[in-house]
Amino acid sequence: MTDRRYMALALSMGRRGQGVCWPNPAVGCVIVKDGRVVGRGWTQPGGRPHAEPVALAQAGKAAQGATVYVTLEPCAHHGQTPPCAEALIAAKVARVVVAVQDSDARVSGRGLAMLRDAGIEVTTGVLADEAARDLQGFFLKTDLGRPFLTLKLATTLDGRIATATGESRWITGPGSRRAVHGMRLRHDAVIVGGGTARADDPSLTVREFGDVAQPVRVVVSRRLDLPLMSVLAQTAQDIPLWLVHGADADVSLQKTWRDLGAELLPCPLDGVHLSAKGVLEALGKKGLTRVFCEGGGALAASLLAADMVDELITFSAGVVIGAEGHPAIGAMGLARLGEAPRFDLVSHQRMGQDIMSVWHRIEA
Ligand code: AOF
Ligand code: ZN
Repeated sequence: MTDRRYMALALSMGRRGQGVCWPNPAVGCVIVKDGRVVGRGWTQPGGRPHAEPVALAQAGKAAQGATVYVTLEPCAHHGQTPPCAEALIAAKVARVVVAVQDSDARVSGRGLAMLRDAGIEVTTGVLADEAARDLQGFFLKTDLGRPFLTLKLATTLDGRIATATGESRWITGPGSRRAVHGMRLRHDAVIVGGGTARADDPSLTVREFGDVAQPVRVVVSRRLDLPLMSVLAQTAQDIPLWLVHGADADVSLQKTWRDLGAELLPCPLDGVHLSAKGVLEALGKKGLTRVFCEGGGALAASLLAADMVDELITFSAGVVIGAEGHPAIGAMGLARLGEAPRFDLVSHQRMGQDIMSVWHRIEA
């Protein structure tokens, strides 16, 4: 029980790095000596230092003979920093409790072996499911080359996101909107389709949370036909803006966007649209581990149809628009119910006058 309690604390430490430490996993570490927490650490912005050296520095001499709780297997490789397993051995800790094994080929099992060879007691698998979920973006990137994808939908009771004339401000209430900003912070990037970028002129930045590191802003636009006078274009020098586009996008437009400060990521087509898998793989190649999609309907539909939505977060407001309104999800080309992506309900809660629910993808 105690192991689980301290690991839960390590998991909450790890979450502090989510959204800022990509391409590295957001790991958490807690050091406990004689029933007291003597060190806490998490992976730092940009991915280094790793969680363990931060916690060890805090613990100082108290690390000797202590128990270390770490959400991911300590690394064994000489990367840009020396191996964390070596640092733990040098600090003479007595026991290391690990939630999940690292899937990075340079580490995978070797970190645990180094610790055991040095005579340290090693326990694995404590709160493994929770850790695997928190670190899933890193595992997906390492194993499949794509990031974890959260899709957020803020809709009317009948699943619409705007009236026929395009009016959409505001369907959900201020509590929901603040929650969305908090979620943006937990992700490495926010992504929208070109239609939404044209219709809403969004900034895709995190406000209301003070001076925070902004997630990368990604817009998917096959032809790069986005307004040059938009907020996105005008802020591209200050906050990263990546445009995922088709190889057939106009070359002079490509140059214009580059000159504005955007980074261009070419992506293969799947029919007339950019391939959903291609979009996510382009982002995985750039090192992103967690991506937050905020629509619109076409991008949401293509990600869902490709079965690439790992987490679905819906906010529904007590308003009804009817069939003339824009649907949150565009056409998915499904013929049978059996082909539809399905989700498990994880939680639901009241958010002012709205209902927020969280759903996880069910593996096909
Ligand atoms: C840890 N603790 O907090 C993290 C780890 O490029 P480097 O040298 O920073 O190494 C990156 C790899 O280290 C990454 O792929 C993953 O295997 C591991 N991340 N390991 O012991 C940490 N973030
Ligand atoms: Zn490390």
